[in-house]
Amino acid sequence: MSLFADEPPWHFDLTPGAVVLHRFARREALALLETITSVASQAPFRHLVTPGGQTMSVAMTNCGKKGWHSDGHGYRYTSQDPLSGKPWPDMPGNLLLLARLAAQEAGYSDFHPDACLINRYVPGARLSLHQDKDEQDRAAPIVSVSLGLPAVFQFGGATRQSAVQRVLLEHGDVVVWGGPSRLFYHGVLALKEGFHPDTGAIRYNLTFRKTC
Ligand code: MD3
Ligand code: FE
Repeated sequence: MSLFADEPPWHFDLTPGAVVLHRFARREALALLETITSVASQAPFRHLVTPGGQTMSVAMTNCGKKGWHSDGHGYRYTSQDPLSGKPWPDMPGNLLLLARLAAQEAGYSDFHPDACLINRYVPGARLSLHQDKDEQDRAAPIVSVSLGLPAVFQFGGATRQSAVQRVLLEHGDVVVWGGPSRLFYHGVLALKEGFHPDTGAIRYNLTFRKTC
């Protein structure tokens, strides 16, 4: 917990169960980016195809015991990278520690993520409104870390018809989604052109999940 209201992390309640930890990962950001490069050297970023046959504009990879995959057969978590047949790269200690500290800061003192999905956005890339419901443990939160270019994140409610709110997620911002917000619809608007000193024209998002 921070002792002073004018130093990070600043907590911001988005909706019941969802907390923004503004710039929580700011100091670790460069190390996190190096870690992403290392993971991607073992399990390259790829544009997955949805069961409906659409190639996603966001490129993805994973680390941890499980990784998220999508193809013509559907969405699922796998223990191996289907591209290589090898296990997903281990979840590096600095990533796991950050996720656990963020969860703790938001009130989840015992978060044990087994998957980290890494999304890479270039200008124009977007993620349409969806729910994250491929994880069995719905009591565990999802911890999301944004790096590089800012993006407009949108989230609604429990149904696709719910009104959506928008929030700008910037370099180092962490969001913990749990409780009533865990199954809310959410997405990311098309990334705007821009330049970030640490990533160039790229945004990364890490999501830590407990899948089983
Ligand atoms: C709200 N990624 O990978 S993470 C995803 O910025 C995903 O790349 C986004 O949505 C991104 O599935 C946003 C924020 C997030 C993650 C899980 C949620 C928001 C959520 C679960 C419930 C409600
Ligand atoms: Fe999601």
